[in-house]
This record gives sequence, C-alpha cells and structure tokens, in this order.
Amino acid sequence: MSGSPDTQTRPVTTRSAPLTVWAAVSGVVAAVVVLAVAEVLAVFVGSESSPLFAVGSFVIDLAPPGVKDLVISLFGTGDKVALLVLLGILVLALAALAGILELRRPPVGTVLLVLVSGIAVLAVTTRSGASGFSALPTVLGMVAGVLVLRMLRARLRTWQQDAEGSPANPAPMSTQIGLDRRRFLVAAGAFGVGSAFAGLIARSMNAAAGAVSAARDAILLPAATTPVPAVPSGADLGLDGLTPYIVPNPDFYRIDTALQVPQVDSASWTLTITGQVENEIEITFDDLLALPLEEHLVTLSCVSNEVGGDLIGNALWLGYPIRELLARAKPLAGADMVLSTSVDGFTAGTPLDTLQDADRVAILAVGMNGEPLPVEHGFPVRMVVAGLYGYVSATKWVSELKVTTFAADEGYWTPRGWSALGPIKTESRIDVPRQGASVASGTVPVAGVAWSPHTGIEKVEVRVDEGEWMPARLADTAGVDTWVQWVLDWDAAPGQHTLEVRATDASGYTQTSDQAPPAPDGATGWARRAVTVS
Ligand SMILES: Nc1nc2c(c(=O)[nH]1)N[C@H]1C(S)=C(S)[C@@H](COP(=O)(O)O)O[C@H]1N2
Ligand SMILES: [Mo]
Repeated sequence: MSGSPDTQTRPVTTRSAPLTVWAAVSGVVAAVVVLAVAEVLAVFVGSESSPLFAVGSFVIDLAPPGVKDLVISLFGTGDKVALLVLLGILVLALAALAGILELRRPPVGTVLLVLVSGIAVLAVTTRSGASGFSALPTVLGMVAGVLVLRMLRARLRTWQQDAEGSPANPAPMSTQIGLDRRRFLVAAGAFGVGSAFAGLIARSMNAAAGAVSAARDAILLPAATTPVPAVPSGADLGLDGLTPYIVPNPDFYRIDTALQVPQVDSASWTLTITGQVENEIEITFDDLLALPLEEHLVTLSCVSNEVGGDLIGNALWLGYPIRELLARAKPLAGADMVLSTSVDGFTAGTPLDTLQDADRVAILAVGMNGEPLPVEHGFPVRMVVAGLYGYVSATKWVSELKVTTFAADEGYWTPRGWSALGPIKTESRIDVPRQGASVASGTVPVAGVAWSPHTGIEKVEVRVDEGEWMPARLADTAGVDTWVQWVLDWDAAPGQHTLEVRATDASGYTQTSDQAPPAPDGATGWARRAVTVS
C-alpha cells in the first residue's frame, strides 16, 4: 500500500494529526481566557456577574423534570458536583471543537466560541440579583477569547504551511518548522497558564467577597421568650446505628437548587410582605430578633425522599410565627396562598390558612439547634412549617412573602411536575440492622424512626418474612411535630429474613403498602430490610 495516491499527494497527513490536537488545545486555551477575563473583571463588577456558576444554575432551572430527577437519583445530594463536572466536560469538548473548526473552516470556530459565550451572557443577565453591568465581564471575556483563538490559529497555520511546504516552495528546513512550533507553543502556554492562574485567584476573591460566615459568627441570638420544648430523656434510645432524635447541624440533610450557597448578610437582609394585603410590611434582621421568639422541635422532610431514604431530619428551630406578621399585614379576602421567595429566585407556595393557623408551628426561623442558621440551611432567615414538605414551605434565604392565590401563582417545583400542595405523608424507616447485615441469632434490636409531622405517630409495627405484625416500642417525643424512634427486640432465628415496618398516625391512618415514587407528592410504601442471621 506504499504507493497509494493518498500518501503521494498529501505527504503531511501523518503530521496533521498532532496539528488537530494542537488546534483543539488552542480552543481550550481560548475558553480558559474567556472564563479568566470574566472572572477577573467580576472582581470589580461584582461576584454575581461571574459566569461560572451562573451557567450551572441556568442549566438547573432549564432542565426538564425528568433529567433533574434522574440526576438527583443517580448522584443523590452530590447532584451539584455531578452537574458541574458534566458541564465542565461539555464546555471542554465544545472549546476543543471550536479550536479544530477554526483551523479547518474559519471562522466557524469563532462563531462557536461566540455562541457558547453568548449562552453564558444570557445566564448571568437572567440570574436573580443581576444588574445592568452583569454582562460586561463575560462579553469582554468573549472578545479576549476570540482574539486569542484567532492569534493561535494564525500561528498554527504558519506551522502547518511550513510543514507542508508548497510545490513552488518545498518544505523548508526543519529548523523553521521548529521555530513555528515554538511560537505557537509559547503563546498557547503563556495564555493558558497565565489566564488559568489569574482566573483562579480572581475566583477565590469573588467567592470570599460574598462570604457571610464572619457576619454569622458575630450574631448572638436572643433566647426564646416562650417555654422551650423539653426533650424527654427517653426520646433518644441511643442505639448504635439509629439516627439521633435531634440531628446535629453538620449531619442535617441539605436539598436546594443553589449551585453556590447564597451569601446573605444579616445586616442588609430584609423581608417584605407584599401582594394582597392591606399593609405592606418590611422588617430587618434586627427587627426580627427584637420580637418575642419561639423555639420548636420540628421534623423537616423532602418530598424527594424515597421510602427508607434519609432526606429527613429533626432540629430545634428558633423563630417568629409567620401568623403574627401576616396579622399585621392583613391579607385581603380571596387570598389563599403565600408565595415565599428566596434571594436565589427559588419560590414555594404555602396555603395561607396553614400559615395563619394558631395550632400550627410555622415560623421565620433564625436559629437551628442553638446557633444561627448554618449558611447552607438558609442564613440569616428561612421558613419552617410543621407538616409540609420543604418544597412547599421551607424557603431558605427567604426575602419576600407575597400573599396571593393558587390560581395566580405557583412555587418553583409545581410547573416541574410536583403537586401544588405537599403535606408530609406518614412514613417509617428501619435504621438497624443495616440492609444486607449479618447478625448473630438471639435477641436483635430492630429500630428506626417514624413520622407524621403535625399529626403524630400512634403505633409502629414490624413484621418478619411477611408474618404477623408485631408492635414496636415507641420512644418519647417532644410532641407531634417530630419523628419518633422505635425499637423491637426481635428473636432472630438463623437464616435469611426480610424485615418490614409500617406506622399508624394519630388520625388512625396506617401506612399503605402501595409503592408510589416521590413525584408528584411524596413516596409511599413500607420500608424493607434483608438480613442474614447466623
Ligand atoms: N432557597 C431555597 N430554599 C429551599 C429549597 C431551594 O431549592 N432553595 N429547597 C427546599 C426543599 S425541596 C427542601 S426539602 C428544604 C431542605 O432544607 P434543608 O436543606 O435545610 O434540609 O429546603 C427548601 N427550601
Ligand atoms: Mo425537598
């Protein structure tokens, strides 16, 4: 095959492979320049104008419901890291493609770079908190990226032409090619490394610029003015592997759409009550702390929690009843919903009568387990409503309560396939023994938690291998708004066994065995564990 026409007429085909790789590299360098220039300028324009996370959040909000459920179920709470990695790979691939296209079919690569940067511009300008200047860093970054792409392409071209030579002017000495190569590599290396370095420094400056951890550390919360719920000593059975009755803040599940945790300074935080009210109200953080605060133990649960899942936790919340603020604002007749909005654009729709109910714990919380809210759990202020899933009630970094109607408004998740109303379903979970555990025969404690916040748990039963239901012993609770631990001393005989649990709440309702997925309004079914007894 040595005499094939291909090798005769195109003697440098073997060399064009590495040139294609270098073209891809030039595209990646150009993309790094776009991001780095934008990041550096964002130091001056404002950290919210950085395109990096804006694009990620943009994608999260645009993602069709099915895709988001898939990502959440695949990656659990690590879904954000997964999204950023996927996005990074996609951007790298597009940048490499832009570099190759720019070498082969100019100016198609430039066009591609401008298009991708254009999406970033759209993302930064549509984020909540964007100002008129937010587009500037990304637009200038794009201009710089295009200039670098074209400059690198010119150097690559010279290298290519000298390597190929031409009939009139045969390939020159390899020293010339070496020189061309060096000119390209030096430029690509300088721009790539230089901008990556500057970009990383700027990124850490932008991240630090907004951080509110110091403001949070400086806060001294007042004590509750109403009696603090006593946690009975018998609420925590203290069994190995059993979730504690009160979940410490660092272990508390976290679910939100925020790629970057919103940094809201308590000094500048305000909450407005707007919409269908007689009096619009605005309060500051100091105003809120000066009000008589209450403390309540409330179990918070995510609607995405699978049967047996861990997107649920119980904490002591310090805050002020929303009902009192609503009473000041005086909702107009006809209103039936409060749309709470977070600084990050997330919204939740909560029934107005639930928030006005004197028997319902529904607070603007400032404290969690004795300290200011952790930043990722909504600092400085979030909502906590007993008995409702978080997506319809637990708005973190809350900044506005709009009194409205279910007919006129909907919360973030409703158009994405979730129910407008989200009462927490009565459920139970087995914590010990672990799924697939091997235990010695004899007395084995089977234990877990059961919950029906705002209603309370009446009874928990366990059955082995679909036998008779056996009543478990319930631990104490501080009240109906929290989960309850339960335990059953099981006389375990050798063999493979299946354990199942079901709870009955204070209304007399016993958990259905019907298996339902989380969407649209919460999973149902009995939690199950397979264990080996030897
Ligand atoms: N701003 C904001 N608040 C939010 C959310 C969100 O995505 N953004 N998610 C809600 C959902 S779905 C749940 S389950 C709870 C979780 O609260 P946690 O992260 O403190 O456990 O927050 C709610 N509040
Ligand atoms: Mo949730």
